Amino acid sequence: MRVFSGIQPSGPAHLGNYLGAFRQWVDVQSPDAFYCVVDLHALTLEIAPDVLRAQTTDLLATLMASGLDPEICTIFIQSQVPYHAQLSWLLECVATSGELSRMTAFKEKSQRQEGYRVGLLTYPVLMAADILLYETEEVPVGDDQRQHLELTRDVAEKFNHRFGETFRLPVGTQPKVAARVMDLQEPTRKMSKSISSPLGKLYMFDSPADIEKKIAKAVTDNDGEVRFDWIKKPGVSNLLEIYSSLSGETPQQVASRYTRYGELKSDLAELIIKTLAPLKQRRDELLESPEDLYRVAARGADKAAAVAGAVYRRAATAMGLT
Ligand code: ATP
Ligand code: LTN
Repeated sequence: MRVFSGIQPSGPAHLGNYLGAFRQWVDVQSPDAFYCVVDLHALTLEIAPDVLRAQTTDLLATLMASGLDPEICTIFIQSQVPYHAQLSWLLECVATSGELSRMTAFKEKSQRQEGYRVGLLTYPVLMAADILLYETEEVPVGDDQRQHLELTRDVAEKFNHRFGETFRLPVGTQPKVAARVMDLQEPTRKMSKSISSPLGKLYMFDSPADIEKKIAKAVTDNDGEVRFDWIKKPGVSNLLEIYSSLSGETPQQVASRYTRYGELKSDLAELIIKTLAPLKQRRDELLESPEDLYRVAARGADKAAAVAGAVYRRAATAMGLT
């Protein structure tokens, strides 16, 4: 099964990235799986060049510390494989501005930037290129990416219809629990690297004291009942869902053990700290020799380019390029 997924180096990874994405990635890793740090996508945000580079390195280490093994799957950096940007241009000449301006992520992010830059609008086309270049069958992602996956399929279908069968149509897969970890301060919106407030997002490598503080301060409600109900109790339900994804129980089973928010919160903080501590240690070790990480990425880029190059040429030829 050909698998592709990506993460933006827009900041250190948070719990939503780990539970919604990385754990699935590890579960389905194989020689047919490609995982990419999508640095070209992160250019749509305002990030200083040295910060972008440092975050890219950090994410390589985070992915490997989370369990991705470069001996089993391919891990690489998007900008080191030029076909992503090249195919993106071809697809920009297929997708319409109507399709792109309907994207929820675009609407949210463009409101935050006055005079937003064009890359924010065309972002999903680059994502479509990422996926289609690898003849991807499955894209393990969090729930927030469903709409982008639909667009990828639409663009691929339109291309195939107009220029002949070129791309395979991918499907997105979400984890059964924690596909959408919510912001701890605003539990009706997703936890996000670039949008959530400092207390709203829990980084994978926050200190134990910060994890305790952020969970203790997580917004709940006033009725004092520990019950799983996304409509009436989004804050508590988010905590229960995070707990259940770490312990393997159902959220209802977890809820049945607690009568007080405080106890649920302190047990949850402990569980998060215990789960992430060994990953933090491994990530710190990996960051001690960045040259090794760059070697992994360079080898990954070579393997990726061999696959992506053939698909790019097929698409370019189909469109009439010489
Ligand atoms: P940004 O805020 O910069 O858009 P992000 O936090 O949304 O960043 P991405 O790099 O865009 O994270 O996403 C990497 C992966 O993590 C994607 O598969 C995405 O679906 C998943 N993911 C992101 N946020 C969450 C979340 N809150 N819950 C579950 N999965 C998530
Ligand atoms: N758009 C995604 C990141 C991303 C991606 C991809 C995910 C870029 N290219 C290809 C899966 C496959 C996001 O914002 N989370």
